[in-house]
Amino acid sequence: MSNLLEGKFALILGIANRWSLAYAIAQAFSREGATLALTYLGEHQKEAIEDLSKDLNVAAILPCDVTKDEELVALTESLRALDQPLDAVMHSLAFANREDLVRPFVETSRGGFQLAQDVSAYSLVAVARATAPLMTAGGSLSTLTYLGSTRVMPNYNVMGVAKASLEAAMRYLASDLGPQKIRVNAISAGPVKTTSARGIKDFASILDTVPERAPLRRNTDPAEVADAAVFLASDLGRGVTGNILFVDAGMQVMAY
Ligand code: IMJ
Repeated sequence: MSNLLEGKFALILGIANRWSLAYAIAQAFSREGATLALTYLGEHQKEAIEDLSKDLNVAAILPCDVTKDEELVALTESLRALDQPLDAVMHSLAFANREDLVRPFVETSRGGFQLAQDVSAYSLVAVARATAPLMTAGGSLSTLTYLGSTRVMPNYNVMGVAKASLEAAMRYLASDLGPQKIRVNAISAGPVKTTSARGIKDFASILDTVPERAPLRRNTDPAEVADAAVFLASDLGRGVTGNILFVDAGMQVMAY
């Protein structure tokens, strides 16, 4: 594999630290020859991203809180100022209140539900609207999802509902943006030990059971998720839109 993204300009949202799937994706995009723009949330993440970007081919590091419309407008303007058409966007972010990932789903508050939907699902629509005008030669918008969108996973709760919404939004965006040659897809990754999984009750036991049951008899490697993202962003994925690509060692097919 090399140079699958040569000459392409890609925006990646959602790197928090070196364990982020978005960071594995940034590394793979860089390896394949892409130039990157990265976004961060808050000053704390800014330093972390600056550090991580040293080994990557990064043209811009930009602030972006996806819950703020004005920050998305500013993102569009900052990218426009770089004066190169955008080819790929990777949406790799989600958030729910921790309390909504530990107590029964039935206890979910209106505010907690809305927050999870806003950050984890509506943000794909907002990012699509902010970046589609920059993908003047067509492009690819990808997001990350999880099996908890269609099956009940212990504790995933409000995030499962947000991922269901995200996946549906992905399909509607694929329909809307297809005429502009912009493809929209999701990668459904198997469980990976990232900061988003840290402290989740029973996460360790989930990571222990996947290798016993998944067809490939192992867990998902972030680099495998990243290579699937490369495929979708590259011309190899040119016929694929509105799809969910499972990168989960096959776990999704199992009913036991
Ligand atoms: C998260 C919670 C419960 C079960 C889970 C997960 N499983 C997996 C995850 C089985 C794989 C990780 N995942 C796929 C997510 O989408 C996580 C989202 C998330 C995680 C946190 C933790 C810290 C916090 N808010 C969060 N919001 C979203 O405060």
